[in-house]
Amino acid sequence: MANIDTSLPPETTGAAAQLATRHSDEHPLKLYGGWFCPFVQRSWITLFEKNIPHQYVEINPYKKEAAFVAMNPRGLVPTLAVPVNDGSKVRRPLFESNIICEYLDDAYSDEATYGPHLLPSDPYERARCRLWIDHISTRIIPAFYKLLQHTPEKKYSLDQAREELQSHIKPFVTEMDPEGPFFLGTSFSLVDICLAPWAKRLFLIDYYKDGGHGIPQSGGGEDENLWARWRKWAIATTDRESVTATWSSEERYILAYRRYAEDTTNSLVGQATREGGRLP
Ligand SMILES: N[C@@H](CCC(=O)N[C@@H](CS)C(=O)NCC(=O)O)C(=O)O
Repeated sequence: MANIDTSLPPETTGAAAQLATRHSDEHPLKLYGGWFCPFVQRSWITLFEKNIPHQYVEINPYKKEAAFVAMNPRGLVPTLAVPVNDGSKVRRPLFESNIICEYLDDAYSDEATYGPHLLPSDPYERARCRLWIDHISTRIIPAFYKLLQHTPEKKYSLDQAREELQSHIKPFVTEMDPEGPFFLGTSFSLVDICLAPWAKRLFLIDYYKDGGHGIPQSGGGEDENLWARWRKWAIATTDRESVTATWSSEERYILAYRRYAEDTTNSLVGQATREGGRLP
């Protein structure tokens, strides 16, 4: 099978292009990213929220260039190059988007300079946030891809895939602060950041799949209150400046995600979804 993923347009567009340009100068802290990648967007949102000086380096992870794989043997973006701060040019790599976000929150912790922490300080609340970050990563996101990659040949129906996605979103919404708008209430946190890129990409399911994602746009029957709370969260999160500033032009996503919608992608996420395995 031809590896079509290497032919993605190589540059950011729209608001993300402006942000990338503002962060194109050489800087010891480097985020290696791909404009299309939701995992990258998590790290990028975190850098934006905390106004952390950095350099953004756009790469195509599907090309598996030697210098990139030497930094991250998994060959995935986001990859962060972290300076050692001993005056040398030595840098240490970090990868895994959720771990990068937590690292940035820990390493840039001076609230006067970097703004409020993105995880609570109370140990139980911190653990509860991590629990729901795990739920997003291991339940909601795999269900998103399963629905997006649905084709008529699949053993499951489109309705079953929609139902599965909604069944994982519901317990997450139940855990939200009742007033909101964010998971923890008025403060934006890593929990919101963890899901924001996929909330922003839900329109792709409406674009590509008959009947769309099926999450009620108004009302919601017996779950009316729950879906109203979801909508409040989704609007506040997808309209957040850090989320819109890291977003390229919508038509580029439509182009980039066609390979998922037709289930022809060779990406590791796409293969794992097709084979029913754990996401990379
Ligand atoms: N678990 C990783 C997943 C990252 C990931 O899958 N990134 C994709 C782009 S969206 C990638 O680099 N794919 C390269 C490939 O599939 O070969 C994370 O959270 O950072």
